[in-house]
Amino acid sequence: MCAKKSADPIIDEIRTLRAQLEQANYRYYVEDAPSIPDVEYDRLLRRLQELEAEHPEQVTPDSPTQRVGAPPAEGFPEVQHAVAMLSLDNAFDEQEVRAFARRVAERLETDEQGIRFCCEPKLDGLAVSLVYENGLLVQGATRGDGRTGEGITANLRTLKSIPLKLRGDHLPALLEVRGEVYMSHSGFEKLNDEARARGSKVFANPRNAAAGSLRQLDPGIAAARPLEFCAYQVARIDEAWLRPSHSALMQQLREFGFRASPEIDVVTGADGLVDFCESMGKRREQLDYDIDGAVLKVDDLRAQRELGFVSRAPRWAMAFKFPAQEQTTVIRDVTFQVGRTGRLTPVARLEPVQVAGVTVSNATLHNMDEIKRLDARINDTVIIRRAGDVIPQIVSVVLDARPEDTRAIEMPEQCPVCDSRVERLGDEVDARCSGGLFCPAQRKEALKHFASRRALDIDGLGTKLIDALVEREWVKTPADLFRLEAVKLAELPRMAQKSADNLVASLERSRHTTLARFIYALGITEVGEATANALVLHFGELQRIMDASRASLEAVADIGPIVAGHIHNFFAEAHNRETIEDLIRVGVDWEEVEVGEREQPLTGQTWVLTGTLETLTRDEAKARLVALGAKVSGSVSKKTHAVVAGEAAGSKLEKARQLGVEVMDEQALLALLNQHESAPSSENAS
Ligand code: 9MJ
Repeated sequence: MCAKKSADPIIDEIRTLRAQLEQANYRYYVEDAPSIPDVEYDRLLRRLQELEAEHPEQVTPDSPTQRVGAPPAEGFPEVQHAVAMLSLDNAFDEQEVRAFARRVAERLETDEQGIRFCCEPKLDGLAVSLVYENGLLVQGATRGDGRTGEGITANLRTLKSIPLKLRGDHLPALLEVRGEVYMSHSGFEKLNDEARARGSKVFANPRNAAAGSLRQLDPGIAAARPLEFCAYQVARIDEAWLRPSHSALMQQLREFGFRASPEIDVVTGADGLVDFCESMGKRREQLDYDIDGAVLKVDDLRAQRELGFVSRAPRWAMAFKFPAQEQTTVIRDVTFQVGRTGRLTPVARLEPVQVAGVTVSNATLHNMDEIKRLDARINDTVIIRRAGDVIPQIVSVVLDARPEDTRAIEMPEQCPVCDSRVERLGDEVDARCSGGLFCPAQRKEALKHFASRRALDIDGLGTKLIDALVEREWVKTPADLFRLEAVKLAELPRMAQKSADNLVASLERSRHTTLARFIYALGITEVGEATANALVLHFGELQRIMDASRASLEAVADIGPIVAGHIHNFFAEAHNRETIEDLIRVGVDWEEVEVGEREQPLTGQTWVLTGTLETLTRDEAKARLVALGAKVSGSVSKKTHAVVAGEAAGSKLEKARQLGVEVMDEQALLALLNQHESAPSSENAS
């Protein structure tokens, strides 16, 4: 990190600042191990910006201030790849993986068991090439057709995990690195949450979000997106820098300042390959990014050269693909589902098809903008994708297969459930049924939410039962639930007297709740558990929340103007106030909470739960932590206070260790919860 001395103290300061900022970037974005606090980083960057503004002749293209440049005037230029960006042959099962090892052994005339392979996760993003001359990034390009790509240097320069200047004193005159640009799950969710809060379009998956971001001409857009780069190949390097193996080159790339996958492993023989593919398949769910398989490469570079290429793919590498998560099928019809807040979601009714072992017959189309983006019509052939346990998505329409008899998908003018008018407010993406709780669909969804585990937790009141109660008009509002009598309930088909008695008993138990659960149960748009807790901690009592102005709502930690608006509008509606009064009338109550900003024992701390806990469910652990003032997050960062690691904890645990975040097991968590939950300071005043 040492900066060379010059005669001019300003130049010295500029050099030192750049070195400090580069080191901080490297530690944060490549090593996941931040070295300085954010405020310190901001201070250094501001100081460098000031000095560069005063001395513009000192600005260099590799300065950390120069990541976001001007958009190219005439679109992206064509870039010829000096070495073709080849695709990889695929293997879909163990036999094909073993056949790959056998072919390699035959060509090399060696014993299969002795061959070393470098195995890597197969990232599902966009392949790019980066060219460095004398250590400086001079060109970044997409893969394109493998021979010609698009020059997207300005966009790639904005990724902080891509070094603008290689690390080290002795550098190759030429280096071409290839790797994948992708978006992490946590980055993707945050981006979509922000888009939703603004009422703008959401991305269907992290890959689309990454691709969409790199396609923008204005590099300011890519700079604002959580894109990451992981290196996986050296395409060109000076002879003197060549290493004997691919894995040694990967290590060299790390030393130059690139991120290479921490999952990389060198194995021997076909058994090693098969074990790696299996273990990667198991670890897949725990990674914070999408992978669609494993890439298996002969490690020895001399052997790679000897093996050479067949047509478009190297003989020394193979992509093992996890079972297909994508399939083609046909949209037979589109229906509109009405959600809790009246939002109409178009759902494609598909010709049933098997995707990764599950029959898929529906896929969400999100909203009308998404339909327009996909250019989807009824009777179109589409590619659908099922990843993990998420709802199947439509990836694209196969336009070449479009038949003559397609029909446009149109938003109905009336709610398909209650016939009320459908409205689309201003430039909001979503269309909504204007029927409110008059609409049985909204009523059903609102009641399901009200009864759900994290809300009033009414045991035994499932989806089917709620549907039956609403259809018979026995229940119109949440308060009606508490007026149900066991004798009447027992009249329902398949409802034994004992189940009816149990339901009434659990309703009786749920009547006594907490204020935070009650507020969450009301189903105010964008008010989740965390916001409900924050409101209670801030205001203490319901009446103060109901009467709060927008400005005072915005003063609550983590509540912005949009959520403040939703809360304010909700309590401004007379019928919502009546619902609340009615609930209180039928005996729903909670203990009073101490008013004000009294600190809870874990206030200000962010916790992460990972792996399987033995005695607690994740929801229970979360609820108990939140009740003590903690925030519970899905991803580990340097701001995480502690990570609770259960059985089979994966990448989050690893990340916590890398970042030096405290890790505790379930026993330690239970001890801490018990200690605080029984302490007088955490008791509610009554
Ligand atoms: C991905 N997609 O993660 C390669 N890849 O190597 C890895 N792709 C590759 N390696 C040579 N890890 C051509 C493509």
